[in-house]
Amino acid sequence: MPKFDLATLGWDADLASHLTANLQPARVVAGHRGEVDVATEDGRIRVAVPRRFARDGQDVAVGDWVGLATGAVQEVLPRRSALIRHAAGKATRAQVVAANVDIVFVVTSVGPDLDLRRLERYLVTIWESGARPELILSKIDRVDDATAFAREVATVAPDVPVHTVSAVTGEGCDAVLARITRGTTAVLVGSSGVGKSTLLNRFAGADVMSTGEVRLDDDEGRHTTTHRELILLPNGGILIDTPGIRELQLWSAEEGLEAAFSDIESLVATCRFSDCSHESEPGCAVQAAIADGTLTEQRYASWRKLQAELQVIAARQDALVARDEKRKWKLLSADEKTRTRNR
Ligand SMILES: Nc1nc2c(ncn2[C@@H]2O[C@H](COP(=O)(O)OP(=O)(O)OP(=O)(O)O)[C@@H](O)[C@H]2O)c(=O)[nH]1
Ligand SMILES: [Zn+2]
Repeated sequence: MPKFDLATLGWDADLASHLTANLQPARVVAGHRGEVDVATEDGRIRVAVPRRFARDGQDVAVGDWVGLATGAVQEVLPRRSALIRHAAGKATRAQVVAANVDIVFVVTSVGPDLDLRRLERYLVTIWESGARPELILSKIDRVDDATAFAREVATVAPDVPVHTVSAVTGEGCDAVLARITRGTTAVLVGSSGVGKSTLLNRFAGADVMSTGEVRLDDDEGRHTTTHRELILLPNGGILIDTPGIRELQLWSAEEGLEAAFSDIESLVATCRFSDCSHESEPGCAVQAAIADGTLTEQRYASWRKLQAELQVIAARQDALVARDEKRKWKLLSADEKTRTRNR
């Protein structure tokens, strides 16, 4: 009998069908330099990540399902979703900060610094990741009427559930927790100070969390001192909280942009001219919506700005790909030379 049932962390038949025979399945629960902590059927262990993964540009991220052998990761199973940020200090390169996330909660606190434009950026990135975004308006104990704020954010978040919570009074917290059902993986993102840690602690419940830790501990039941980045909640839900995850950035996200601005996209579809620039053409549905107040100038400008940024990112990526191709070609031709010489 296995000590730990991986189904608890979301292991299923579909994942199993992708695992190479004879490899041991595991889920990454924390990352280190050149190593990862994983949950296996035998408990929690630390394994090596061979250098070839970095060489191939293959990240092994918290939340990933992997196949193990001889104390090392051998393969990363196909991901349902991947949250990405720019690797620190590097040229334009994506780094996966969390994998196989089902729901990303964007936390923002009610009050004067509620930033709709920042929310839009988050939503673009999340839609693109393959995860589902949901919004949490936090600290509602500080205002008289949170519903006005909820209505306001709803205007920039089509098809996105909006929750209102106070981690102090507990209001609304159960409704959010109920979204993180058994086996569902969620993360909390948002600016510093909006209350993510407070919510996380509330969801995890200090004493019950330690029970969860024992279940994932190593053979001797030792307490590991490392910071846990994938947390099993008492209700069976899973929360990922990695250091990098809080700084989500916009990264090549055309589909994400369309999803996050589905209201504008459906307007665009009804412009009279298919190549409408939405500036001054007759029959422009976007300008009409701005004129009658259903679309704000700010949201329209935000859409434009994000589009432009994505174009810049795409161009930079193209340049990088071209450079890598050239390098590969150089290597190839060097090979050719050796071969010719040895002939
Ligand atoms: N009034 C009120 N204050 C809250 C609430 N939730 C959190 N706070 C306070 O807001 C401050 C920041 O909360 P944190 O949970 O540390 O915020 P965070 O988002 O985790 O911040 P980082 O760790 O910097 O990313 C703390 O002083 C909390 O006590 C709330 O619902 N209502
Ligand atoms: Zn138009």
